[in-house]
Amino acid sequence: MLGFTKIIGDHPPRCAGPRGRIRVSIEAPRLGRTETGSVAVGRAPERAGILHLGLGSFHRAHQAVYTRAALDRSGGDWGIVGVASRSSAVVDALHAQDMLYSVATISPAGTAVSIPNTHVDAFVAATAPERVVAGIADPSIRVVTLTVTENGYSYSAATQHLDLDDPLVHADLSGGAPRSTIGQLARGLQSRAVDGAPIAILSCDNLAANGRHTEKLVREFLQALPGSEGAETLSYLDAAVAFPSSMVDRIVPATTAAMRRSVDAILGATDEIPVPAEPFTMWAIEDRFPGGRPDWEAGGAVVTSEVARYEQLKVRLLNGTHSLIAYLGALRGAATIPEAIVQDAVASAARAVLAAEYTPSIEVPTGVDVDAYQDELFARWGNSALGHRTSQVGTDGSVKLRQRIPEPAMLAIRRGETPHLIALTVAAYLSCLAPLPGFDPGPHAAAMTDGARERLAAIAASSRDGIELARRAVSGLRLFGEELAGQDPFVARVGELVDTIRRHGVDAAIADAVAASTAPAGSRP
Ligand code: CS2
Repeated sequence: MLGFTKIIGDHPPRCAGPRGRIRVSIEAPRLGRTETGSVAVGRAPERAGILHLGLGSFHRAHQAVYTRAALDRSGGDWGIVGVASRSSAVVDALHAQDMLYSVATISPAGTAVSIPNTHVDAFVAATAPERVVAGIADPSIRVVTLTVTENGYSYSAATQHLDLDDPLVHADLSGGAPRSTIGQLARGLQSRAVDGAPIAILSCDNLAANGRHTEKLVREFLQALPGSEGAETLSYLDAAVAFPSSMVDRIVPATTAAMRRSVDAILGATDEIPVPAEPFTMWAIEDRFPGGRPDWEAGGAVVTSEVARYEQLKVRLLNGTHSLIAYLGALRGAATIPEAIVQDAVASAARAVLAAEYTPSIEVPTGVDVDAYQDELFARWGNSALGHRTSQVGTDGSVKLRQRIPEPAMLAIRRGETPHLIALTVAAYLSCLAPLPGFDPGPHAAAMTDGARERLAAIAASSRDGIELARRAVSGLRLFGEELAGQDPFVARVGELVDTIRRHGVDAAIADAVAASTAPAGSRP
């Protein structure tokens, strides 16, 4: 089912409309087991069955909510141990709030608050790395879930293999408590192999074929260990470890102070770590869980053999277009995605990339109406109450775009077409992150962080024009992989659009790319 918007759980969430008059006293008590404000909370699971790496907002508004639905309908020892990678903020707040936090489901019609109550413990990996290894080895843990972002997998964008030059990976391979996610998984599985209990490692990040990709990287880590140190664990992987793929979807913006205040007002209690999220939520999962799994279907999860199709649908149509909206929007001065998508120029680019480049590149999952899916995307991007920032979506473009654009771009190129709107995505990205001397992309672009920013800025500072910048970034740095690096006409088109943005403004570049993409077949380059 696509696009359900129910609030998960048997327990009715508390709601307030946009002009709700609920007031919170300044001395509202802190959220906790005895103080759940106005929201009914489901029973806490007694034991943990899931270890989750990456205790950010997305996990708390997605897998945790589905797990609550599973517990409500089918029970089971499926409590979650949440592991934050470095920051202790969420962990400390969870402990101070008896593992409770709220999810605020936000739409222009109002805000509904629910409390999942699925975590049984939480800790920080950086300060207790040995607990991560012990947790993965613990036979009562039967599923490890991951939301560590595209950035957290320590692989080379150019080769897609484990980055053995990454200092964390390098250190993890030489022993000691592991600090990279792949090192933690490999060392945890190495320790678990002694008992041999079956387990699933479930990536919930926006990576193509995220299960296969994670398995490949873990295996490469084990193969890179000295001598035959990894051999036994590799056999254990063959026998008892599954890496199912999954597609996750829910727009979860960063929490703001205003959001916190409005959640407190609805709750009647103070929650330090509420998570705002859109009403839409979706999870497509490949059913390979040798140690069992929660009844996530209770929350609407789609268990399917077509996860690869769902991933393409989401990573290209939603995420790929999202990036385009974010970079164009930022260049036009829009602070948020809803502010950007209501601008005709940005909407025309989004429509064109969907129609000409992303939709033709995918195999639509059985039963999904792709036209309805696209209409729903525009409604989701337009959710003005959510305040999803262009700088948040534009952050980490060097790793995110690597997942979103090369394959659809190459498919178009092989059809003999130029993917003008994907070229515009890259041009807008470069204009935001690596502006040529004299070009100011504005404050929202400046707020985007990216591991490649410094390298790109150095290139931009010494490039004569957009063509040179594109050639050195896309071909030289192989920012979007080997294949696209070798496509000279595509790279030249990116450079041309960078120059158009700089000389004539972003609207001129949008008009140029949209016109080229919608030109009648035959007259198209
Ligand atoms: C966004 C995603 O930040 C981004 O790049 O495209 O975080 C998007 O909001 C989620 O994938 C939605 O499921």
